Amino acid sequence: MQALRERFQKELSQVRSLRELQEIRARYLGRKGALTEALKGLKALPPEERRQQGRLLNELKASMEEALRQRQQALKEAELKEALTREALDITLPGHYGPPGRPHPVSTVLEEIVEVFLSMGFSVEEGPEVELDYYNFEALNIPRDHPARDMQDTFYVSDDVLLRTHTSPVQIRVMKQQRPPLRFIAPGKVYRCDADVSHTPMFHQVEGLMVAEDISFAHLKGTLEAFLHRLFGQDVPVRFRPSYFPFTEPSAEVDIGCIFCRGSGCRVCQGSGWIEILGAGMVHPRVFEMVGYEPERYSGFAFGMGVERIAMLRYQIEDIRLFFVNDARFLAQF
Ligand code: 2NL
Repeated sequence: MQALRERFQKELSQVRSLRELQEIRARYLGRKGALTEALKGLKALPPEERRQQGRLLNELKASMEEALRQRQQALKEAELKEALTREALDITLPGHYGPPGRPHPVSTVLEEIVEVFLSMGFSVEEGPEVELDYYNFEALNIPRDHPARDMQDTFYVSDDVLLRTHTSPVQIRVMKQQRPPLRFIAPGKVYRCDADVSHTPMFHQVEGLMVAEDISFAHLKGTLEAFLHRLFGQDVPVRFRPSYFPFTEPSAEVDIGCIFCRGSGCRVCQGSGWIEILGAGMVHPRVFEMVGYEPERYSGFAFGMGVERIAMLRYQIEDIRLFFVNDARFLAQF
């Protein structure tokens, strides 16, 4: 027993880690441990001796457990202290400050447009950028031989799947899901195979739609005039010119008086005094038929605009590609 005690104390004094401590615990007090075996051996002794040896062995066991407990606590404290030293952070060091981020001018203009329409009671709808040819063209009364459907202008994924070239398919989807009256805008990314100072393969559009009984061209004019006055100022002149889109009849293009020369003619408005901002029109009866609305009962107006184009005018940016370079010096100006 004395030898056992001394061997235990010697080994315990050499322990360096909690793992080694567990090993010692197992060697003496585990199921096959030295002390456990000794306790089992008591059975072989006569009763008187068994009682005496048993008491001493149990005292030894208790003292081992206490010694292990103390050592364990000391090791834990040492390990914690070591970890605190090793992982110490100097929280008084000054931080690293990068240049702050800014809203992208396209985001700012898009948010302003959305805000104006929300205030006029329009809601916001979204849809997929990878679309079916059917929703992007067919349902919008764009004929098979229309130049917009050319491989040269549209990114086709397969025969009948493409990257949407406008957000109109969102309106088709919503009309197929809901009955009139409805009014909402569809903002988002659109894709066209085109690249120069005023075209990028991806750009942003906001289209809008209002459908109910007895919606007239006067509603279209009033709504878009109010929108343009909110966006460019109450005193900016607005004019409607006849135009053509396959999905509206009649169709119009909407200009504002040039915000740079105030109408006298300059480089931006190419001497005309006017800048084109919107395309619009009364929804073509064929489009209503495609979504299951009765064209005799319902009428509506629709419109569309390019967000980058408006941001270029607003911030006098000459090259649309500057929006997508992500040059911090460019973005820091807005
Ligand atoms: C433009 C012209 C326009 C529409 C978009 C539309 C959508 C449906 C039905 C009818 Cl579902 N029309 N959208 C109508 C007229 C013009 O956009 O210049 N966009 C940049």
